[in-house]
Amino acid sequence: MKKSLRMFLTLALLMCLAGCGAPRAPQEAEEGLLLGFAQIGSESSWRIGNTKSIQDAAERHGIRLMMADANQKQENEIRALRSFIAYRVDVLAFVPIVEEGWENVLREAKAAGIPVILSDRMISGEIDESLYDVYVGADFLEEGKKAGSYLLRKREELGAGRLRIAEISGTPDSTPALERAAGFRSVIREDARFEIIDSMSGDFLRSKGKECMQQMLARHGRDIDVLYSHNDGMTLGAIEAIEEAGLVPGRDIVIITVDGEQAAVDLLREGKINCVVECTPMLGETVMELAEKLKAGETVPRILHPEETMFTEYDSLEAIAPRGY
Ligand code: GYE
Repeated sequence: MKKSLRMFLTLALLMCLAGCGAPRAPQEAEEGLLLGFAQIGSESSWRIGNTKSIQDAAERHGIRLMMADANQKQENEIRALRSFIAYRVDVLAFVPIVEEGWENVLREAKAAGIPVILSDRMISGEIDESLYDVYVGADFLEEGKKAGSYLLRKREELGAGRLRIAEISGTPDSTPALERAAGFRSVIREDARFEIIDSMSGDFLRSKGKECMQQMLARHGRDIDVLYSHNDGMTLGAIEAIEEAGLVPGRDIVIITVDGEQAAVDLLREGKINCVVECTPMLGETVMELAEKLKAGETVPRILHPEETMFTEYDSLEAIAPRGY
C-alpha cells in the first residue's frame, strides 16, 4: 500500500479510536521525524496555549506531528498511544491526564523500541523507570510552595486570628493537583493559624470553579479569608461567584491562582487577584529538541523543568510582558 494512503487510513483509524477531535495530519507525508503526541483536551487557556506551542515548534523543526485530542478521557489517550505505536512513529509524547494506569501501554511502546517523552504531567504507580525517557514540565511542588510563601508574607495584614482557606483543586490524581496541594500545605504548616476549611475539585474548568465557589460560599458565608485555586480558569469562575455574592475579590477574599494567563495577570493589576504563580505552557521547543535527540539515539536528561516565577501584589507589575496564553 502506498505510504500516503497508509498514513491517511491510520489517521482515519485514530479519529475513530480517539472518538473525538481529529488528530492533526503530519505536515509532510514522507520524510523527517514522525512524532505522535497525545494531548488531553482543551480544558483551559493554558492547555490551548500548550497545544499551539507544540504545533508551532513541530513546524519550526520540520517534524511531522500526529496529534490526538483525548477529550479528557484516559482511555482515549491510551487508544491514541496504541495507534501511534501501531503506526510506528519515531517518538511518542503525551500528557498523562492522571498519574496512574500507564504501565501496559508504556510496555508496548518499549517493546516496539519507541522512545517516550512525558510532557507537562508525570506518571506514578508500578512504573519501571525504563518505561519513559524524559519528563519535561513544571515543578508543581515548587509552585505550591510559592503560593504558600506568598501567604506567609500576607498574613500580618490579615489579622491575628484563624486564617480560613478554601481550596479549588485541579483534576483529581493529576500531578499538578497533587503537588500544588502538597507544596502549599508544606509551607503553610509553619503557622497554626492557617486552616484549610474546604477543598473541592474544579477539574481545571472555569465553569466548575464557579460552581465550587458558589457551594463553598453557601457553606461558609463570609468565613473564607483566602481562596487558593489551582488554575486561572477556575479562579476566573470563582471570582464571578464571589462578585455575585456581593463580596470584593482580592480584598474580602485574598486570591491566589496558578498558571499566569493574561486574564489573571490583568486581574492582578486590577487588584482582584493577589498572587499569580506562573506555570508556562510553552513546552513545544523543548519537546521537539528532545524528540530529535531521542531519535538520534543521544542521551537526554531525565527531568527538565522550565524556569518559572510568580507575580504578586507586592511587585511592580508594569514590566510583565504579554503572556501569550
Ligand atoms: O495548570 C491547567 C491545565 O497540567 C499544568 O492543566 C497543567 C494544568 C494547568 O488545564 O490550567
